[in-house]
Amino acid sequence: MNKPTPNSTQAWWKEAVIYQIYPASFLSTGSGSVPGWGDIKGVISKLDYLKHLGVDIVWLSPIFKSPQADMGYDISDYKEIDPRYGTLEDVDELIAGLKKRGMKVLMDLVVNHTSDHHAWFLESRSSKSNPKRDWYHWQPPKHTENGKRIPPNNWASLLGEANSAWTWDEKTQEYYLSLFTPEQPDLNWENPEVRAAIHDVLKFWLERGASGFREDVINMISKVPGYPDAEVTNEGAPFQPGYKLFCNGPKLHEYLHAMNREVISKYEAMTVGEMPFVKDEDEIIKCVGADRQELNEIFLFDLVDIDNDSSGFRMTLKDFNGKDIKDIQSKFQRLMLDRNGWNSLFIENHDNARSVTRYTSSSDTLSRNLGAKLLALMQTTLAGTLFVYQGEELAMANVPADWPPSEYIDIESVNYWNKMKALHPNDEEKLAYARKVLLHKSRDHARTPVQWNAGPNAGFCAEGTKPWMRVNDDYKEWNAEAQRTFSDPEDLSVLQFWKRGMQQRKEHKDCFVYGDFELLDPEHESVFAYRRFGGGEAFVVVLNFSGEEVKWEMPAEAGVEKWVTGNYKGKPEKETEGSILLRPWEGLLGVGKL
Ligand code: TEU
Repeated sequence: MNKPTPNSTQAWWKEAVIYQIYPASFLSTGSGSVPGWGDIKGVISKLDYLKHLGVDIVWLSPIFKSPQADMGYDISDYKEIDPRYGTLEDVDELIAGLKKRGMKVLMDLVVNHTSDHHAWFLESRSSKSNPKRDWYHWQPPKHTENGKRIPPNNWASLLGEANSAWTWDEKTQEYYLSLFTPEQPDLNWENPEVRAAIHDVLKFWLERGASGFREDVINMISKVPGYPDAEVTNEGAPFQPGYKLFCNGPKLHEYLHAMNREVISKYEAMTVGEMPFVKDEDEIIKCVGADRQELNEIFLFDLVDIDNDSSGFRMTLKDFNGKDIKDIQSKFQRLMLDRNGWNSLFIENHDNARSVTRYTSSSDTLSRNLGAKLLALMQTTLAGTLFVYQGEELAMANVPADWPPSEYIDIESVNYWNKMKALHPNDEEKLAYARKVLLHKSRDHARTPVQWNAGPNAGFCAEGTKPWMRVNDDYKEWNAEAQRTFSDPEDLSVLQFWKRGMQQRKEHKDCFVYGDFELLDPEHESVFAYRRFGGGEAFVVVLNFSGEEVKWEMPAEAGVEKWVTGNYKGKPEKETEGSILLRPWEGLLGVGKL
């Protein structure tokens, strides 16, 4: 009998399936102030779709008042809803609709920075003596030897590395820190008034019925004091990646613990903190250790940064293979089991390209179906809290290669393309490379409207209304209605495969959610295989992360009793020991011996 794992302390937020909604692209009923923009009533209209899929919790990307410089991740009022999404009353209706279905909502807490339109910042920037001056990071300029004004340090902006992370304010003759864009000034968490104001925002939404928060770049709220220059890792670049100095600073755990003790712990609520750049395992466990009273879980970036080059910038490219995916997944499965932490399982979100294109293949219908189901089989059988991003359950894919750069409208894509045009105005090879980076890495791929049916605008908004972002060209074939009504006694649509996978995960939660993890065949270049065991049962998962046939020697310790399902049509007819042939992108689930 396998020993129960340390993570067997059961909790609703561990077992839940959490579905991320990017409201702008989810569904537009026309009830918001901007035609062709998704709205809260659109989310309400799909609650039964989500319930039927097996979703327990909805994470709403920001719907607060915002000038939309960064699609709402630049908040100008934390307690008001932006009219393009609807009203506070719409949110109350949404929360009531979720509760009626036994579901919950997480709000997206963006508190490392506000919008430059926020009242706090308008006061802070009004004068150097304003009481809120110290609510943000203000610094005097430096000057070069010949007297030219330069920013306080060499940190690069995160949404456009050609730009400084500092923005000049002519009126008060100082710079303010804006790690992402000039429209997103960083809050100074060293100031206890800032911390108290954020605690008040937390309480406001918890009292309104939210069941917790996804916390945006929460590891950036504590920076290394003094704003020292970053190490020069990109010779010749005007600015350098500063994340080692503005992530996981000296007071992060103090701030996280205080939020937990003073607010979150007083409610039936969960927290998942987004933590780009963090790699140190001790630091990770400090954030999510069961005994730490800080965060329940965090989003780590190893998998979504798998194809970043060594520059530290995201809009770059690097090859990877199935073993790279395996190494990352198995590392964190073991870390959290061995050190009593907790994983968040995600391979897609609003900041990343579509997983079926990125980690498998969406080049043809068969590969796309197989690849999406392969990923679903992985995600529904690993330990941790499962997150699914809108459209992932439909195998929504990247936009096609023939979309011109002008169709990429996210601020990060625009800054990147402008940088490359400015640096290489007549270099067709460099500009072709830049288009390749957009095609593989742009956040826009995740922000095309959800494809509900084959009708006008894919059912996202009314016929004759122009969606705020172009609908992917493949919506007539790839949409929820087609996959809901798909019927084949020997096959499932991607949507049906995800639904079944979520059901199986819950039915066998002592194994899949809480069970132990044993990696099989660690060295194989494309096969990711593992045993999950707990609650008196064991399963074996075998994933061929390549588009090639693979003759795989099954390790004796796999202990497969019988294969129960796979991502190809029909029941898997394979040997349970010795050598088996894995077809391209083939995934298998077998009952294992204890
Ligand atoms: O993302 C922060 C983050 O690390 C990634 O978005 C990455 O830095 C960015 O995509 C540039 O490569 C969060 C939100 O998810 C993102 O949408 C916001 O743009 C960002 O913070 C600022 O709030």
